[in-house]
Amino acid sequence: MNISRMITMTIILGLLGQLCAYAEQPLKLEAIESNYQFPFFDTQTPVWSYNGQIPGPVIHGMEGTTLVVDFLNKLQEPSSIHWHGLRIDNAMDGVPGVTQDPVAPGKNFIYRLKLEDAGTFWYHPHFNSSEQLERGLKGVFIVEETEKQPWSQDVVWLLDDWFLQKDGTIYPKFNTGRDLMHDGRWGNAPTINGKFRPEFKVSPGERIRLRLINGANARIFAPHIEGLSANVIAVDGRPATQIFPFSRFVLSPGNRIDLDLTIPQEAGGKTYIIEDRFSRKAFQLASIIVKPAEPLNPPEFTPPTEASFIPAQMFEKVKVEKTWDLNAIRGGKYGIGWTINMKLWPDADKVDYPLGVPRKITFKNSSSRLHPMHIHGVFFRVLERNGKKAVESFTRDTVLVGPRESVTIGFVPEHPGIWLTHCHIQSHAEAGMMTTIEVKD
Ligand SMILES: [Cu+2]
Repeated sequence: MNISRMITMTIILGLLGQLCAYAEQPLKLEAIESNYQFPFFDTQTPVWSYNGQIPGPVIHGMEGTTLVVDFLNKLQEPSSIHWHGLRIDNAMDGVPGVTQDPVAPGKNFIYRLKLEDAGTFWYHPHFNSSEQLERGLKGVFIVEETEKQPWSQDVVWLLDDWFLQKDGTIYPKFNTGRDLMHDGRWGNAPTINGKFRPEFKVSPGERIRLRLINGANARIFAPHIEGLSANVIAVDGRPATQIFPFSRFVLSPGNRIDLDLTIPQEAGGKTYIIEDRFSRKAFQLASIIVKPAEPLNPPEFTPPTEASFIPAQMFEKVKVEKTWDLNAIRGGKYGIGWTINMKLWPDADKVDYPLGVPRKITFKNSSSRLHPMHIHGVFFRVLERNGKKAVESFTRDTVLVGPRESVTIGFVPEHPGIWLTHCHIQSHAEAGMMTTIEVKD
């Protein structure tokens, strides 16, 4: 083999290593300063990205296998990667100060991810998260089912929200008083997969799995597809207990839904608008453009459901073990602190639970702000809202607790370790709204 062929082979093998889902060599992820071209400016915007991509590469893994990720931190500050929603070894959860040391600039960390659950997940840093996520560090993580279904297309939409200045740079102040007094940092440029109002082309009759992920720093979305009906088949990475029609579904930071969407056979030439309806003023997120083509026959199959996964009946005799009151105080490192039972992280009201015993926790929001509460390493079921039965037909890893609302959840601690529990509005978390659930064997 001559030198140039060898170089070509090396490059091809390198690319395969990055892209191939099931490669044995580690997948390489680098956090690095790079540039990104938004359509609004003549100049490129300095961002922080994984592998130079906005958003980071979509990682594909196979259910039941172990995926190794070699994370190299090329930023000028420490970082880490958290694998949102994945039930993995606690040591791989990516939380500096809890499950690992921060990964220093120039250093790497090998994550070994045993992929227990198939579904839609995502990854992002868990260090200086308010800034690191906002500057672009995030990506989608898909764990493929061993039993494939004949979707016409499997589509990933990572919803994001940037706060950009007129000169094309990212607004450089984080955890500001304004962010902390409100629902965190809401931007002025919503994107899907880094694109502003992307046009998505389909053929009439296609049956599409549309995975929606809210990767924003703080913005909450309620996506609406005008004129098309769809079913929700999975929430937060797990198949639903029962498939249900997609109407208003609030996607707070961290949440995912998988939609089953069939483009009508007679829709050739039509355009459907997807808009956000969470905010008082609706705005366009994307459009679906149906090609004026011969209609296909939609594939027929029934997506899987999970009726027996942590059913509500499991918690009928369980008393609420812990109530976590969510509120703000004066103080903390930003002047306003967000507390759980009046405590600021790391001086938190932590709990420890034995393995395998069903538990109930109530999040009681005493504030007038929004708190999407996320528990690492476990799925839970919403059982009650404001003391009234409100069992959801799916499980979650993140639940939005509205102003003055209380939400009671049930879960079974199944993986030993110290699991972070926090508000997914990044500046609320940074300002103290974090605690842990320690699961002891
Ligand atoms: Cu919050």
